[in-house]
Amino acid sequence: MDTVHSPGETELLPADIEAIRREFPVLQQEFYGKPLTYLDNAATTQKPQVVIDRLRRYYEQENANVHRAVYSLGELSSKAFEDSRIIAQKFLNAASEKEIIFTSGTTDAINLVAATFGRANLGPGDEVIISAMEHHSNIVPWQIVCEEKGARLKVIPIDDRGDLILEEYEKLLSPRTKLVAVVYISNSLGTINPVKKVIELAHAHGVPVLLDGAQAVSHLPVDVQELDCDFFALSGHKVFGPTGIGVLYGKEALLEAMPPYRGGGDMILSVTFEKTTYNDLPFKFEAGTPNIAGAIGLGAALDYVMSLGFEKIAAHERALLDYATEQLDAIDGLRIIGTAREKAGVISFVLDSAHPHDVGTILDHEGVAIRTGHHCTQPVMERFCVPATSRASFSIYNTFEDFDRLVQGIRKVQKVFG
Ligand code: C6P
Repeated sequence: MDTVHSPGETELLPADIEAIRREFPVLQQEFYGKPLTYLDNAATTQKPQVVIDRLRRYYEQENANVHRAVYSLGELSSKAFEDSRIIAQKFLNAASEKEIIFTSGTTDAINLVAATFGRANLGPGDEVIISAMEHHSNIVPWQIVCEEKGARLKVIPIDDRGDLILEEYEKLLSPRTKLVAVVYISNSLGTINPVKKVIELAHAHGVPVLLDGAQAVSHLPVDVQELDCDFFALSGHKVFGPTGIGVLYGKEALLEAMPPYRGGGDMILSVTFEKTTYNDLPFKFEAGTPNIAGAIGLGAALDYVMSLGFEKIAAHERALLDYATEQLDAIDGLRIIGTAREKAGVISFVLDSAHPHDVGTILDHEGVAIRTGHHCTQPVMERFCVPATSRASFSIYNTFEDFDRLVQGIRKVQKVFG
């Protein structure tokens, strides 16, 4: 099958994409004698050589615990760790590095807000608003704290395309609302939510907003001051960084007012058996030895993304999305789940003839890696009356040929299952 796409003005040329692909060692492999077509970027992104090299350099030349040692090696590691915080601050355009808390990922960041802000601010009859397209990690932490505090979860419904129904959202906002927590880009539908509008409406009621930015950070530029969000959660591994590291951004005044989450080393100023005083931001929320290598690797990854530039990333992914949607739409017996007005590089689909797990297994034998299942969004599956979907999610290094291979693989599945 010939690729019919021709690049537009701001788009990367095939030679640029080839050069980017060469920076990712994992992509150079073959499976079942076929080149790896990696289309599971919403689950995790691959790592460029600069990130791998940075981790290696840290362990070879800089490894020491942070914020504790007076010796030179400890100063090196502490500086590299804190430099990464400043890179994350720049990446998100946060007002201060005090607003950048290192966590183990998005899940950990949301749990932190639920366990601190949630516990401190929710009472019986209060409400937290989420949406019907949330990942489980932006549902369950709120359920836990709501149950503990006698508060309630309210859910913004979505329409058949997978767009938030904003009129219904407006009706949910009330004096009982204590927080709105919504996903920026849905991992199972690809919807890019109108988060600025969501935030404006919440703020008009004096309600803070948490954005689950797990899927957003590798696709579009995030400016937390421009968005005026109150909290923003991200995972390093979804933006070309290591696993086990993430960031919680929070407005300084809110973080100052929040009680600590976990107790331990580094989050204290002084400890006696009678009383402990807590460290300043951001350390108040970073108990214990942090994921030092992870944070430094994340810094390298964020620098890498910023050097590529979001304009190019977005233009390339837009072209891939249009091409892939057209190709998949043309397949009889295939239905795309999630056709929102604004979409990112995620396409979920179901086939009349085969269960997603069979689709995933056959595609694997073609060298094509996609995710199948509920994508940790069971309420989304229920909303669209499907048990599971197949999901192709893409990134800066994907090519039009990757989608040709996906389409060929799907045709093979249809042949096998009649
Ligand atoms: N989604 C996916 O395949 P963690 O696991 O903490 O890094 O990220 C959790 C998370 C939170 N919100 C959204 C919107 C997400 O997509 C994810 C992770 C992966 O879609 C793994 S389930």
